[in-house]
Amino acid sequence: MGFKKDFVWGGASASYQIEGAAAEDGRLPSVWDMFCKQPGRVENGSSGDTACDHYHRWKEDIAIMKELGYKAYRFSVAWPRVIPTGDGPVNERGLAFYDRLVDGLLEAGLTPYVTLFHWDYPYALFRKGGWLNPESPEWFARYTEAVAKKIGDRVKHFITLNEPQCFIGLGYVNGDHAPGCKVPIWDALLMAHHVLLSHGRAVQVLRSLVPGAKIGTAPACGVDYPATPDDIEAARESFFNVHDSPIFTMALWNDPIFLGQYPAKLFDKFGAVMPPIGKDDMALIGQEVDFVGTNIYNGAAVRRTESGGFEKTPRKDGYAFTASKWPVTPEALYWGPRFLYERYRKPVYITENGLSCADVVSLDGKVHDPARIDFLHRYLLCLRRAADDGVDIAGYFHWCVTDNFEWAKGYTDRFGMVFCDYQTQQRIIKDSGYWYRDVIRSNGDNL
Ligand code: IFM
Repeated sequence: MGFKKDFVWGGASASYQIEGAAAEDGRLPSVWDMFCKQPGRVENGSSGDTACDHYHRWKEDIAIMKELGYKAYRFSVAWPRVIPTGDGPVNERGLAFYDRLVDGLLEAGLTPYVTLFHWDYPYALFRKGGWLNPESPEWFARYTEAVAKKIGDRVKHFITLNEPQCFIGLGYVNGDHAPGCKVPIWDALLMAHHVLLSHGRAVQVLRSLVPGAKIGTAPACGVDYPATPDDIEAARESFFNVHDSPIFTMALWNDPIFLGQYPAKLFDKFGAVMPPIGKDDMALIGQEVDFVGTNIYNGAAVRRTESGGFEKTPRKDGYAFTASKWPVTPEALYWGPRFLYERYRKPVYITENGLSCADVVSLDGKVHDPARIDFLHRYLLCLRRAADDGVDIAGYFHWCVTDNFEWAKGYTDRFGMVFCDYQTQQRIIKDSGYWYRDVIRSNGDNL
């Protein structure tokens, strides 16, 4: 059976990680611009000030994607370019960039998939309380409106939020990411509620302004998969379980959207610190969306315990890891989509998947990345098996198109299929890029 005929093969990116041009055309700082200025926060003191200079080199980047046969490109819009103060006037010069980008993509035959928010929160809004402020869903709605009015005539696929676990969990709970705060759990849960309401408001705005819009989100998803065929239910329970650190719970971000309710266990465990929930809130959050987006990089094998619970199995010595020390677990791309589809009954997009490798330019001037090819080959075989077993898989976006600014890791991790020399801004397509081109050409039949 394999992948559907209209399967969407693409690559993904995010504004702050590639655009650069941090102070151009009216853009004001995001929380990440400010975070990068603090000594010791980002490796090597790096920032996204220039990154891959995509803001100026987008034509070249589109040409590369076209050469590699991508069908679609998932990119994010920078809120601080569009409404630099977050809730003030719309900045037409900032919006014009995305206007040009969308036209360029369509001319090249690539379908744009737009993420509204991928972590570059306007700093001015942070100073007003950010996601803690009950006004924050309205701020997001207004920003969504500006984007939809500008490009909604040509863009039909929208992803509201990327990995809320990270921008709340890493940004406000453990403080490793911008804005680098450590708030108490009740504040983190209140932010989560406002983030979900923001999603709901964005869906309303998109439905009213973009006829035919297809909308979803893209939470992070560490997949718990069965250690043995007898452990399928144990893995499923673990996958949808509410963790002790609730913000990192995948179901916290998906259940309200797809099932219209928070996981019951959240109230069992954290009822005392849950925010008040307005009578219409869950209907707003849980209104119809079109697909499940999920960013899957890895997972863990889970087994049933003797007491009837579940536990993660230890990894054996010598287990395979990527350059950023993430485990290589192809099974995640079978069981993740399958469990999500069985629970939420919507087409699934892999909105991110990939790995960092210690890529270098070889003496022959090329970038050979066999580890990336092997990783992707294994993962995509599992994804195809999920499709064979009846999971409705709509598309796959490799993270990332080019190497980029990897948040607190600066430029020390390379996730791209296209090498970026940050000194010269030269791009070099890695071996994996050409390999992916052949996968796309055969719609995955050559795997
Ligand atoms: O670079 C990030 C991206 O911004 C969000 N998902 C994971 C990627 C790799 O860490």
